[in-house]
Amino acid sequence: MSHGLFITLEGSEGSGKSTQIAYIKSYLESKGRKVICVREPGGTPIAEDIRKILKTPRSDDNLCDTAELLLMYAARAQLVNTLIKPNLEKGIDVICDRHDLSTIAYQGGGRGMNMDDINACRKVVLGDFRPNLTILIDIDPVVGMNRAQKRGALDRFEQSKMDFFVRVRNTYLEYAKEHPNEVKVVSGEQALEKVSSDIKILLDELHV
Ligand code: Z5A
Repeated sequence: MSHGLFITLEGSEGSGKSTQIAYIKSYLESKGRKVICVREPGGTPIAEDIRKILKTPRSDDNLCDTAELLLMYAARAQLVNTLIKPNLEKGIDVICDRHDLSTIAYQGGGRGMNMDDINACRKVVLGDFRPNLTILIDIDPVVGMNRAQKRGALDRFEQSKMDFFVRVRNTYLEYAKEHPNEVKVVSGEQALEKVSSDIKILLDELHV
């Protein structure tokens, strides 16, 4: 049996990842493939508990950057080892809303953490495990935040200042430029249908 495909969606807040994941799932299923969708941080009961710690603003304590980084990787280890890899081995495609590139962009770019430290965590948790395709939906963070704010109360990340999100975006784009085979960039400021049709071209290149 052949392995499933591991496809990850990346981008700033409100870039349209969740919306496009629904499109990707239905497109792959129309080709007769079995597909599951997960998210990071989260995706398993333990990883979802970690997600709550990461996302919930609190007044009694302040999550330090190192704890944030290690919790991201703890959640990722749980998700990759207990859910993603076993499903890929069964031939099921896994689409993940955010993965390791989010850590490079948010903790590396946004928080300014040392990339050698991030790479050390990456090596412990992922080894050589990488997605078959990473789609970066690029959007001006002002546009993305306007979309996200329509949802109501802001989480711990959404409460960051705009310069944080500008650094995140720039880090995403720099990484994509340096790794053109690994990361494909699609503009998220186009109409929904045009974003989907750009993504369809990338999926077809995988010969699904
Ligand atoms: N994080 C981290 O720091 N380090 C890590 O390693 C990982 C994560 C893995 C998770 O938040 C947070 O964790 C995230 C980074 C951090 N925080 N931030 N900021 P999350 O999972 O709650 O949030 P998100 O990943 O940013 O998702 P989101 O806000 O739900 O955005 P989205 O999924 O990309 O967008 P959407 O829900 O598909 O669309 C948002 C709205 O825009 C919706 O109303 C759509 O109908 C609309 N939309 C979508 N596309 C379009 C187009 N093309 N035109 C017009 N309107 C559109």
